[in-house]
Amino acid sequence: MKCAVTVSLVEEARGGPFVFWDDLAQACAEAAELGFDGIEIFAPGPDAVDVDELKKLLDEQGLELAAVGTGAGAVKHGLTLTDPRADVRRQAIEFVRSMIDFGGAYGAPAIIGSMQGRATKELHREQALQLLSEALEQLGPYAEQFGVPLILEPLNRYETNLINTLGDGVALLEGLKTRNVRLLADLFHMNIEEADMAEAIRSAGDAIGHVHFVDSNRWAAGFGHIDFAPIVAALREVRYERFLSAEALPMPDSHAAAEQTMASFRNFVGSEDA
Ligand code: LER
Ligand code: MN
Repeated sequence: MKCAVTVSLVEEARGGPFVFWDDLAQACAEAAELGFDGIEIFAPGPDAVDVDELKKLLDEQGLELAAVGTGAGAVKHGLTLTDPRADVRRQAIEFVRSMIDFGGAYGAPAIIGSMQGRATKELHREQALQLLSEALEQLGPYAEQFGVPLILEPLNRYETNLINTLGDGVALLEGLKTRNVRLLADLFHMNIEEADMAEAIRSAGDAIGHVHFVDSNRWAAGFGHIDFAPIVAALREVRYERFLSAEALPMPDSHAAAEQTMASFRNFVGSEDA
């Protein structure tokens, strides 16, 4: 397993759970210095970062791009993949496609979290899930050209009423024709929604394609009360080999959150993986 840290460049997401903010070069330098393998970028759109500049930063610091978030489509542009309006859904799909292009160029998958939207009185859960499935059927195969999966993130009940658990996600994926969508195990959301986090990971198995490594209070791993040992054991059992990515609040500050994440990664995952 590898360790990554999040960087947000989205003004509208201020206050959100991202370790580093605004300055990509500084974030890459600190991440490399602390021993991270990669960074995960939350960007306002596909053009927010100059392709050559990002490549240079990653190469210089020996970092990989772990994943790219698509949530700016929702928080900045008001788009979701389950909007009742067909033209808004089309724009949402276009936005995610452009973020798949952006990440794909670096071999990084795009994440659909808040872009899944939510069911309403007007749009029942079954209908919303149908719309979400239709979007995934288009976007999953689209990501294949880059050799990356598309990542769907279950979120806790206060953020969506569609996909809350890994089990919900597995059920949705089983109904799809595309086999190129995987799930994101965000430990903060799982701590709220799963009865047994380790068991949920074992039962989702190879459907897991990305992990948000964070504690119960959205602070860095080790600053809350999640018991990480059985979770890491379950990830090993299902042979998860990709990133544990710190999607945590910059508390008490960005540097301390990043440092604590690395300390927990070394403690629970150990140096043979690091
Ligand atoms: C938000 O809670 C979150 O976990 C993000 O990864 C999804 O947009
Ligand atoms: Mn997350």
